Amino acid sequence: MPEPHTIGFAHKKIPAVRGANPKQERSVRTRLRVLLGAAELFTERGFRQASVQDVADRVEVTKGAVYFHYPTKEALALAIVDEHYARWPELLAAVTAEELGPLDTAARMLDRAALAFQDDVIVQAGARLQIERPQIEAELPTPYVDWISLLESLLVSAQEAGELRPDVVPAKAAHSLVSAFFGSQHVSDVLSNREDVVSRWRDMSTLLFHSIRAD
Ligand code: LUB
Repeated sequence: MPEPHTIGFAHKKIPAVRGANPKQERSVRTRLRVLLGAAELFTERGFRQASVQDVADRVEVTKGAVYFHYPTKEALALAIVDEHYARWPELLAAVTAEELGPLDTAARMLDRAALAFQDDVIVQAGARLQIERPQIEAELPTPYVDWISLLESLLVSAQEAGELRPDVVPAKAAHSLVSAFFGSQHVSDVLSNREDVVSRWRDMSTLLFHSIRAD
């Protein structure tokens, strides 16, 4: 049984609050509302142009309530980026359960990622914060490398299964797929606020996977 494909950022999963009492549950809900409110503002305005007061106003809590959960604006940004990456192991588990071949698993993962970029404000905010990482004094995770690693692993399996053209190098193809995806979703964000992010990625995906798939 081949090793199940893992994705590096699995360790970033947010722990569930087990057996929380009502006070704890309210606190967890407020923490999530603050995270989502900050993600909306960072996506709309960028890290620098959104203040902690803006987050408090958006969520209708006090500034102190925001600081109770996140001591700095940088801590908010880090939490959003971590939650962005925590999405992908969940996605991988769901796609793996479809029991597709490795090349189709890679294609489906990226297709579902495009849907997440269309619909999930945490994913959208994580991408914007990673672009603005030079302005953020926090140790944000290195971007792209875990997706490259996952896709390389899937493409090696696809090569072993005879699903790839013989001249395709998995490591190079994985890097190209991530670069193409990032560029496709970024252009869609800038030109259409990601309204066409799924269709644009599907156009790109058709071209790219057709070019690497064995006849
Ligand atoms: C992905 C972004 C935006 C890579 O993995 C990452 O770091 C990513 C945020 O930096 O797209 C393409 C799947």
